[in-house]
Amino acid sequence: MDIQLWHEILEPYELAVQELIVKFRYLIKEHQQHGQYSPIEAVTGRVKTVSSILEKMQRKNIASKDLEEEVEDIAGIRLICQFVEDIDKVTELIRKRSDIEVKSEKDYISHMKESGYRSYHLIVYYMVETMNGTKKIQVEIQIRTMAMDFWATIEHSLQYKYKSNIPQHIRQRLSNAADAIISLDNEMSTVRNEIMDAQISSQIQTNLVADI
Ligand code: 0O2
Repeated sequence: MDIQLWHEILEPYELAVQELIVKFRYLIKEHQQHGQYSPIEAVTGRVKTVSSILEKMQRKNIASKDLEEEVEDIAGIRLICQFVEDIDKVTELIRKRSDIEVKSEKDYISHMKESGYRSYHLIVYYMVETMNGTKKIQVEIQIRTMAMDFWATIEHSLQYKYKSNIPQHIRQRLSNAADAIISLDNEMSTVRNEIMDAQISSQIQTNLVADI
């Protein structure tokens, strides 16, 4: 496939990512404006690089004609939460939306990956409007806590550095760190109500000052 063709394939995915980032960030803003705690803390998104798509197609033996059906994470959205409890709330918010249709879910929180990776994944369908009409796009939404994100980011860069062959002694350290992340998330959950109250109060103060 030449560059122009890749560009045409990936453009609607870029649109889907940009639209969903705006929509999820708007959700955060709405919560704040109503003096409510937002279960989403931060939103990021990306379109998979061509080399990463090609690597996945090769690894999973995916034919070019099946690319858009079988590579489900060409478009990716990441929703970062403060607490583990927020993840269920965010998942519920997504399931209720009329502009998103859930195709499948993977719970790597109850079932941590062997690497120590934890996150909640949803594959969803999302419609975009292009000059050629409506297109149904698959998007992978990853939902995780800030602590899970910290671990995954570090581990991902080590995978990159070691070309997915992380030495055993480092893997062991990462596994220990993954256990520490579970403890940290559990510990933070015990003070969740206190923190939520504090954040709502400070948000109300901010809104009041903005109204003056
Ligand atoms: P990117 O864009 O660099 O994040 P796959 O893992 O791709 O063979 P599958 O079934 O398509 O298989 O996807 P899966 O495992 O549900 O989710 C894949 C994505 O989840 C990965 O994307 C990562 O973002 C994340 N992920 C899954 N396992 C791990 C892990 O052990 N460590 C880290 N850091 N992230 C993980 P990609 O493909 O790596 O691409």
